[in-house]
Amino acid sequence: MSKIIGETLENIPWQEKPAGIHAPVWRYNANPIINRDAIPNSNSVFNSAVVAFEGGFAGVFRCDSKSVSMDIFAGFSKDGVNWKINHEPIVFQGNEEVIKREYRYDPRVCKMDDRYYITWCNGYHGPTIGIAYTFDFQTFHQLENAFLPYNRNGVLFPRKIGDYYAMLSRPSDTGHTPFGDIFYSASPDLTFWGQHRYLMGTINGDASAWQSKKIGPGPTPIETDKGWLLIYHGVINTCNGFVYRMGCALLDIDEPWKVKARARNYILGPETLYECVGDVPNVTFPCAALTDSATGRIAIYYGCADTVTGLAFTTVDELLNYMELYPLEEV
Ligand code: BMA
Repeated sequence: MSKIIGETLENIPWQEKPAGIHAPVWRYNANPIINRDAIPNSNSVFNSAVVAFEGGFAGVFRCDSKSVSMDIFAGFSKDGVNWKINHEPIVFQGNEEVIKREYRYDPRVCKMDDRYYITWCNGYHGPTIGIAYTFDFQTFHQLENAFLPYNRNGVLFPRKIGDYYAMLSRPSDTGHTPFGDIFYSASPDLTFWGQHRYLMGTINGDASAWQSKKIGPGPTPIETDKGWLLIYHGVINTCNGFVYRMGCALLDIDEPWKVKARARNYILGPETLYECVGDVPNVTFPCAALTDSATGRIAIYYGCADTVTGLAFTTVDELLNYMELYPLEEV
């Protein structure tokens, strides 16, 4: 038995694993939990992030509008399943040059100390990583962009590593990047980022082909007694385009750029109609995980086919056992 280090969350959304499922992750039986038309002007609501908030839940949602402009919106829920999303995007306070909006997408939310940090793919003459914080999901303070363009998938650790804030990210290009490895960066103040370390990359060849094209970090890493549990996305290029699946890895607790274990098999991939059919078919894209340290339960929120939002369940033991059962020899 392994342990999640962190807060308990008695009201974590949860369903038991149905009999006959051999995968370590199983879907909520009433998926998708958020439909494409969840707010009046949305074309799609997908790669989005949630956290426990004031006895219920809050989140930041990627809603593409009916003119297909990408932006991020705050939302609230009592049970983590039924969501009320604001009809207007988040308005940021901060330095005028930094808060200018080009586009915003794929948010992550990370509770650290007394506040909630939001990171997202932020257009600033190319995609980079935007960072902001809020105490209440009403007022949002934007900080400096973490990196120069081009970068996507900025994911903060929920506490400092040594003396520094820490972030995983995925350097990219201007388009639908045909490459991508995960890097680790450190910062004394969430403004200046350095000490960049290579964490892990694609697996070329036969050993784990589902992650042969590019990979990127997903939810905030989960602290466990065995190390940081990382859920990430991996992509293969097929004759029908990219297919996005989820994988998991275990990182060293004190030096998280060192990968201790990684599963050869994906843990969830596009199988259902709402994952296989949509604006971009065959995409499962995890951006958040709620955890309950009392039970080891994990609830994963993921975008489906770039159109709707799904919920899936696992436990810390399921994922750690799966890495032992199907290990990638060369992490
Ligand atoms: C990535 C990002 C994601 C998207 C995925 C699949 O490059 O743009 O937002 O879900 O492609 O289209």
